Amino acid sequence: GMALAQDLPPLEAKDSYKVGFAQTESNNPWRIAQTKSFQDTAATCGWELVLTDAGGSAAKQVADVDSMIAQGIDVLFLPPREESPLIPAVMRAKGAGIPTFLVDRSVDPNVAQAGRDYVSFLGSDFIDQGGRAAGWLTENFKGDKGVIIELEGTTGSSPANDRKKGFDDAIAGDSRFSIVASRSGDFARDEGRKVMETLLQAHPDVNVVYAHNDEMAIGAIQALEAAGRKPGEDVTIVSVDGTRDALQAIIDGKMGVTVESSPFFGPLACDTMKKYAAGETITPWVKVEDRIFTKENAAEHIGEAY
Ligand code: GYE
Repeated sequence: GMALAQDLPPLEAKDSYKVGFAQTESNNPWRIAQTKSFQDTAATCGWELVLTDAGGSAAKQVADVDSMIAQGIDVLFLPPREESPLIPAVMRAKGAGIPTFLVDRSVDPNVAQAGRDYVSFLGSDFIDQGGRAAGWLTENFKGDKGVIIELEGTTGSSPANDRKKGFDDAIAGDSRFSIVASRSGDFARDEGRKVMETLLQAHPDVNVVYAHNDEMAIGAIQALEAAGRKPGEDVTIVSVDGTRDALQAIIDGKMGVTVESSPFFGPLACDTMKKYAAGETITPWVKVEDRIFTKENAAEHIGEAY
């Protein structure tokens, strides 16, 4: 029969919790800042933190969650690296009576659902982020023909799927623009650089790059500069995250915009977990509100960036 919301495992109020955080990888400043946020929160929220790093492998992340279940964690915070492969791990945590909160990435909603299989998704609206990146571009692009290369995030991840949808749908409504290539750079700087290098040879007329995260945008800037191009002058760069390097690139005039996607989930995780333990209803999606960084405010925010 259909499982009901009250089938979700309860969380008793305690002074100290064994909290699992199964990180996806640590090869970029965003993930490192997120891990640090959980570590910092552990001290103030009464957590004994069990931390793993899947090293960029969904299979390893599944195994990490299984080992946390075996260690008897009270609650699980999980950023599922990809939308489908982590579902069995979510289901096993539920079966073991462990309330699970997805953080920053989600799973396929046709298979696993918030309020039924896990408590809630804590994170940004990625479709909106892509739409806002496109909105900035359509408002600020000076030329009459925009030839776009899109660098996608990790294939099968919710931010890659949704940042693509939000951007592509918005751009489809403006006849000045065409997306001539769209390929994954796995959310990584060096992969973004390599993919950009290849795509640049096939599409030398590119004058816009939309990267699904700042690390790939920085990689693209490196590839463009190596090819003698002038990012910020002859190529407009739009991106998502708000890292320190991206804000510096905006200040330096090389990047146009980055839509914020905050990695600082620790305090929100602490707060949401306490409410759940107190029996409060948690909405299926605890939405994180994002700002937008441009040359108007990058200098003002770089001090708090990571
Ligand atoms: O944008 C990217 C990271 O899932 C929202 O993952 C997160 C994304 C973030 O690798 O930089």
